[in-house]
Amino acid sequence: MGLWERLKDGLGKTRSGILGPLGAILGRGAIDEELYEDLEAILIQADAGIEASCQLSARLRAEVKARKVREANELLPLLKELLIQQLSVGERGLARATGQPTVIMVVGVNGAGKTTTVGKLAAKEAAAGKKVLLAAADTFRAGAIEQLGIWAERANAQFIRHQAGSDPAAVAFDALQAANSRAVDLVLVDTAGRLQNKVNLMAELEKVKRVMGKAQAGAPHEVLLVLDATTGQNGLSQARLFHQAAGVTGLVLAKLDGTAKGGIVLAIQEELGLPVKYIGVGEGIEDLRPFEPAEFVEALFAGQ
Ligand SMILES: Nc1nc2c(ncn2[C@@H]2O[C@H](COP(=O)(O)OP(=O)(O)OP(=O)(O)O)[C@@H](O)[C@H]2O)c(=O)[nH]1
Ligand SMILES: [Mg+2]
Repeated sequence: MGLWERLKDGLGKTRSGILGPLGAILGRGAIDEELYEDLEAILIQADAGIEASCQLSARLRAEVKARKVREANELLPLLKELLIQQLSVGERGLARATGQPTVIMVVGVNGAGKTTTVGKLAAKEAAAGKKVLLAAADTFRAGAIEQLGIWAERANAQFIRHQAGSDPAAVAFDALQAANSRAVDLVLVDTAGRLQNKVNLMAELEKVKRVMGKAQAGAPHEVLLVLDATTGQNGLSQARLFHQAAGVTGLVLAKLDGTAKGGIVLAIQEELGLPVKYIGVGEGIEDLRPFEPAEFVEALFAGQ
């Protein structure tokens, strides 16, 4: 199955959530107050959150007025345009350090797709000729180190690990020292899953990040938050609290091939302005794609 089909399939839940009712609205003819209220309700149902839904509807009103749009059936292209605009905010490519390894820390709740994302990204970068090193800073979950080790092999990347149960900050420190002495291009630091409301675990993340800066000034260059796209509204709280603790620089939306309601990215974008950098569309090594706002929005609205 191609990317387009997977995205459309994965966003199927959103599609029926957004597009079924939207079709009825667009068939109504006149643009009135009720139409905007219905549109907000539809967006909220698709996990876009109250704030983002109301803001989007306000922007749509402003555009309708400015462009003198009168027919409801002219709204869809306008809405798409506004969504694409909103999702295009921020730097979508990876930050790259010059003359030293680029360091990327990957964070998120349990099972979101962090390790898989690290593996896929490592493979992509190694295939592009980069010297990649993976750091097993999830020393907590049983089997996590071995899982990352397998990805390192598959991706043709170097691998730094300590004993299970050891200090994750020490692993990150060692990994950065090794990367610097071996002239590695890219270091990907996998961290243990943690719930965003566990204060101690979030403080640990902060420490891991701080220690990286001691091993190499300016590191990490990116802190990627991996979100399971199927978790819905909880994603906003995840983004908020991980951002507070670790200064997230970008999002990875994993499992978009599942039953995702894509609206959550709008909620996060509205509140935190964080760019989506990659999407995960499967469990395989090839299933990580750069995020393309236009493609994503088209998939949300496919069939319409
Ligand atoms: N369908 C699908 N499955 C995915 C995707 N990304 C990850 N998974 C699956 O989700 C499960 C959890 O992935 P991991 O990468 O281990 O998640 P994690 O965040 O590292 O989990 P912890 O380290 O336990 O917190 C695995 O079965 C992955 O194969 C994706 O984009 N699509
Ligand atoms: Mg993991």
